[in-house]
Amino acid sequence: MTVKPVPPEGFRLLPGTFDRVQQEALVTLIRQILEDAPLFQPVMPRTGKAFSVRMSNCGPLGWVSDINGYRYQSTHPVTGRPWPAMPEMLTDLWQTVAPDSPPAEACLINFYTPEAKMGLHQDRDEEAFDAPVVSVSLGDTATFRIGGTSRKGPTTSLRLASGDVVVLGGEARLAYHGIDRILKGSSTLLQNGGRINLTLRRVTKG
Ligand code: MD3
Ligand code: FE
Repeated sequence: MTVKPVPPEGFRLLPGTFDRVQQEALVTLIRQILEDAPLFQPVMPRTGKAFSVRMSNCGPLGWVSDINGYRYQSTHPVTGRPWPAMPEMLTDLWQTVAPDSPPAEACLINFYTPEAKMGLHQDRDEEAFDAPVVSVSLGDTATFRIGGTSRKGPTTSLRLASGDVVVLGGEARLAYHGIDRILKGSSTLLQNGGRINLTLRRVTKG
């Protein structure tokens, strides 16, 4: 007998963590951050192929990808300025869902147009994997896929809606995952549609 695949141990979906008013406040804060640290177009290391997702960051460190590789750095790759501070709403969220971890150092801001997607990958550019990754979804619903710690093997799909938080700890921290599709027009939060995902991470060893 077979069972339908289940998410790995350590995967926690917290639906509706942020209500509509809080989501609007978060969008306002993100727009302010993007005025100082505009979205940039990352490219794949080696091939230089552009991501369909545009990105920025806040917090002491930010994740970037260019022809030379993936890495964390303290400055914006285009402006050269330090990343803006992480808003208190996000440091509070981290405190609540990861109370035993040292503070988050990076908040990656991913912006998806309705056509954008993110291929199956692992997040392993951090120095330690003890702390969870914490994700906040805003705007259009996404179809999210998560498997195990090996690239092959079964995956589970689920929808991430605006206001949902996902905590990836334990075995899930190194699980393969990606975004298959954005459900265009599924949310009225963002004036021009699309989706914003925020991922909070500890990068250095606590
Ligand atoms: C599972 N972001 O930024 S968020 C990423 O919606 C990334 O933008 C996706 O994958 C997005 O790296 C997915 C949910 C998520 C984030 C980090 C994870 C799932 C994860 C790390 C490990 C396992
Ligand atoms: Fe990821």
